[in-house]
This record gives sequence, C-alpha cells and structure tokens, in this order.
Amino acid sequence: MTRSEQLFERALRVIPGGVNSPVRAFRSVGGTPFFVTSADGAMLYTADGRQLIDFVCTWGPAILGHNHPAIKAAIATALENGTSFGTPNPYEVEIAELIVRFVPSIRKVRLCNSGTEATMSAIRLARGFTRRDKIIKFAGCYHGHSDSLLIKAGSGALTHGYPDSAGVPAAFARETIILPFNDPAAVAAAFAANPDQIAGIILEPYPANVGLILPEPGFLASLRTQCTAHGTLLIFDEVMTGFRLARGGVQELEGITPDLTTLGKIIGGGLPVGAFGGRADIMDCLAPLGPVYQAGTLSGNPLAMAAGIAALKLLEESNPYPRLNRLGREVQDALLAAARKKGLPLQVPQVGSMFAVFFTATPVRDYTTALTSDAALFGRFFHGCLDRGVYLPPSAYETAFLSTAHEGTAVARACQIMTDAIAAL
Ligand code: KE4
Repeated sequence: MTRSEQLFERALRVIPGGVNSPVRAFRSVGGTPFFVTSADGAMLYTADGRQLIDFVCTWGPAILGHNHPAIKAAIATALENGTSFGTPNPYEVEIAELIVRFVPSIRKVRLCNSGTEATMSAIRLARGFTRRDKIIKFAGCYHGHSDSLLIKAGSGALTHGYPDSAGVPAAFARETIILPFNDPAAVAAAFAANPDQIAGIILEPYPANVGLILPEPGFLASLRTQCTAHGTLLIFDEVMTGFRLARGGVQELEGITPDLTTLGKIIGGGLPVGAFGGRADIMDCLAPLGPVYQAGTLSGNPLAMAAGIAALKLLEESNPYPRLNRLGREVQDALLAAARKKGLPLQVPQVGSMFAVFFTATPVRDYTTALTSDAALFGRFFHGCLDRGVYLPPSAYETAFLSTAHEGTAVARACQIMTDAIAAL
C-alpha cells in the first residue's frame, strides 16, 4: 500500500468518507485520493513522493501560488503576537478598508470564517432588510452548504424547491425558488408569481461549481433591472471570483453593481475566511446595530486577516490579471487543439485564470446542458493527467485554477501532459 492509501485507510476509520470535504474523496472520478504533505508555487508534494502541477490551487485561494513568502511572513509576524484575541484587532480594520477600496459596491463589510457563512448571512440579511422570505437561486450554482441554499429545482421551474440534502426541512426548501441560469424570462415569471415576496436573488455571476458557465449578454443586467424594479436585493456570490478575475471581481468586469457581495478564499491567503458586504444601509441592519443577528468566535482572526492583507496588497501591486488571462488562454488553446486532433467534442470555457472542461458538443449555457458532458470520459482524462503529473479538480463539474506561479515551465509542461492525456483517451 502507498502512504496515501495507508493514511486514507486510517482516515476512513475516524472521518466520514475519510475527508473533511466531500469533493476531496474522488468519488466522482474514482480511485483513492492522494495526501499532500507540502505545497510550493504551482506544485503539490504528495505523501507518496510525487510532484504534481496543481490546477486546484486549494479551490481558489492560491492565486499567487502556494506557500508565497510574503504571505508566510505576514502570518509569522502576526503569530508573534498571538493567534486570537476575541476582541477587535487592527488587522480587521485594514482588510475591511482594502476590500471597500477594491470593490466599489461594498461600502461596509463583515468578516467571517467561510464562504458558507458569508452566503448564509447574506441571505438572512436580505430577508431581514426586505422583510420577505423567498429567495431565488439558479440551478448549478453552489453557495456553500447552508440549509436555504442546498435546494434543487422543483418539478416546474416556478414551483418551490426541494431539499438537495437530507436534513433540510421541506419548509426551508419552499422558500427557495430555483431557476435556469441565462433565462431572464424565467426570472420575470418568478417575480410575477411571487409578487413582493422575493428578498433576494443570489448567484455566482460566473457559475464555476458546475464546470464554468459564462452569462449570456444582458443576463446579469436583466437581473439588476428586475431586482431594482421589485425591491429585491441582488447578491453576487464572488467567493470564488472575487479578486480572482479582477481586483473588483466579476462586478468590475461586467459593470453591474450588486446590493450585496459574498467573498472568501483569496481574502484569507489560504487561511479560513469569508466576508459579505455591500450597501451601508443594508449592512447596518446587522447586529449590534440592527436586528439581523450574525456572529463568529474567530471572525476577523488576526492570522487570517494578516494573510489576506498580504495577498490583497500583492494583487494590487502586481496586477497579475492580464498575465493570468494569457495563461488561461494558453491552456484553452492546447486542450482544444488536442481534442480537434483526437476528433473529440470538447468545450473549454475560460476566463482569466479559470477554465473548465466539458466533453460534449452541446453548447453549455446552464445546468441542464452542462450535464451533457461525458463525466466518465472526464474521469479517464482526470486520471490520465494525474498519472502524468497534473492534478485537475476531481470532478467533471468543477473549475480549474491557475496561479502566477504557473507561468513559464509549469504551464508549458502541464499543456503537454494534458495534450498527451487527451491523445491517450
Ligand atoms: P466554503 O464554505 O467552502 O468556504 O465556501 C462555499 C462556497 C460559496 N460560494 C462559492 C461560489 C463557492 O465556490 C464555495 C465553495 N467552493 C467549493 C469549490 N467548488 C469548495 C470546495 C469544497 O467544497 O471542498
């Protein structure tokens, strides 16, 4: 048995499924997950002595590569003074000021400890501010695992949702309406069917938990217009895309101003973090100022804040986004060329340092069309890449990430490996 297999066998005895987050278990691609003992730059170093070019980047935070010296130094400096105080600390103020400066729609921001907390809190805040109960989300969008968001579409697009997990009460699901992405008419019909009842629409403006789907022209603008007309809050979940695609996220790229934004991942520099922010009149409804309760023992933790401040300052100084987009295009070009040569239908949606792989000829524009991708073929591609030294997200319905550390040899080598893996399918 390899060391990873031994570790996984031990893990299975004491951790459900052997993992602390389901996607890590390789259930959708098959095989046994490897354990990582260290990471640096674009590389992961496994318990089995393997070196892998990493296209997961710990699911987004490592935009500057793993183990960045400036982020490590910031954590070490903060650590000298202790790990947690349970009181306000200067780091909280500094990172809040940075977020407000980077994202114009965010006038006030509350830090928390995960993206799930951020979206759960944003939904409660939207309900408290509007005094309405219903929310709209889109099939295929993932916003973490809070009860109101683990909901799948009902029989008809306009019927209430159903729990997408055991343990979610049907009563909760009834307050969540699930609609198809890229369908402004479905949104209009939902507003007509639920007049003055919809507190908020929450979406990933670039859905990246179903592979990667880009909004069709006018879709995001239609959401802004309809939310404004109906007194409904527009909530951009930028946990993944915030600071990943531009300093101001997708809302900067698309010129759309949401009422609330949720953040996570990059703003913690690899340590546990989440945040939500937006209009001051809405945010001031939060305790201790207002009636919407939200709290967290480790919210604003000095180590996580120090790491996030270092990451945001590095992004501001280096402005890596044009370079990261070129890297993303390089990977997209290599994959499409390899698939053409093999005669395989392949779509590689790409934006900035994010890309996904759909083995289908059907244009992917929403959850239903994303499901036409051949997941079994993706599994073979995934293992073909892993065997050759590239680690892609272990699911056909995730998005891959590049970092600034991939520039040069790592991306060139990875493109060759992925080309070889497609040729061998
Ligand atoms: P966390 O609670 O995992 O910090 O964030 C939840 C979340 C919220 N919103 C968006 C847009 C997200 O992508 C996520 C989490 N992303 C997944 C990756 N698909 C995390 C990986 C995992 O679950 O292990």
